[in-house]
Amino acid sequence: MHTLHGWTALVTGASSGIGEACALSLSQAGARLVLVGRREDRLRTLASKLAVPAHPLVLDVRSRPEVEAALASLPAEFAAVDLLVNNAGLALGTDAAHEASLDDWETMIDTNCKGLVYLTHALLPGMVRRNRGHIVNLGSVAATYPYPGGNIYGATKAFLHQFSQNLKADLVGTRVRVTDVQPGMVETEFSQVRFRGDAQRASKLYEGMEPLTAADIADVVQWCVTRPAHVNINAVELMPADQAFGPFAVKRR
Ligand code: NDP
Ligand code: 8X3
Repeated sequence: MHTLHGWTALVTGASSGIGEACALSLSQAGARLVLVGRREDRLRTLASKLAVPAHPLVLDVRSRPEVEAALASLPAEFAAVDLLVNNAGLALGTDAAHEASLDDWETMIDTNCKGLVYLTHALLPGMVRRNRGHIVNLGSVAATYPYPGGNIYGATKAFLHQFSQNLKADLVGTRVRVTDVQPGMVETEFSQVRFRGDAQRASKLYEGMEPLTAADIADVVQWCVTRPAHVNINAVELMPADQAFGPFAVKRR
């Protein structure tokens, strides 16, 4: 196991849910933190709670110029990012493909795929140059198991998975590692965002079952990044004990 003392971690989507939990646990392992998101107040509150140096960085991951400018503005103490947690992401709606909004599809692609690409492209060369780094991408079981209404969301997470594997292929022989963490149901603000603020519909999804928590996922991320430097965890898939796979759908007439 290696510690994160002396490491700088940048977590996207640190203003809520899994990202916030990751920031907390990585700070407890000794990493200094760059906290990325759009809601500055939340990032500042989190930064003030951490017992390590923490730098809130307000940006929209969908905007390439914003990502580039914000990263270029990082104070020297935070500029050499060793650990990138590409966590910012969202699902919008569960409409069938033929009824879904193209704007929603574009938002998911821009956030979950292009945002991840912008951050990775900006930070990976430094990791390779320093021969030290780890990229953890927040994938999903939706990348592997199709479900009705999962259309573009699942496709963005499949993109994330293949991108992670291909990064690994390019990074072979370096001390830069890549991991795709693929959770099932985690109770965060995810479903409130998906159902556009309908808190009742969101909480109904978790009714009568025990979902994963953001802390459960942070625990997995922490485990992946603290393995000895020669060990690369390629992917981890996890679900609540109360969740499993559906049967094939068959339409009978
Ligand atoms: P939350 O909605 O609680 O958190 C999402 C985070 O992403 C927020 O901090 C939000 O910050 C940030 N974010 C969203 N859009 C942008 C943007 N354009 N620019 C910058 N930041 C953005 O959801 P989770 O914590 O559950 O989700 C985190 C990741 O985990 C996502 O990638 C999601 O797909 C994945 N995941 C979630 C599962 C679940 O069941 N909850 C299961 C499997 C994977 P802000 O709004 O302040 O910008
Ligand atoms: C989120 C999990 O099952 O809602 O990635 O798609 S699911």
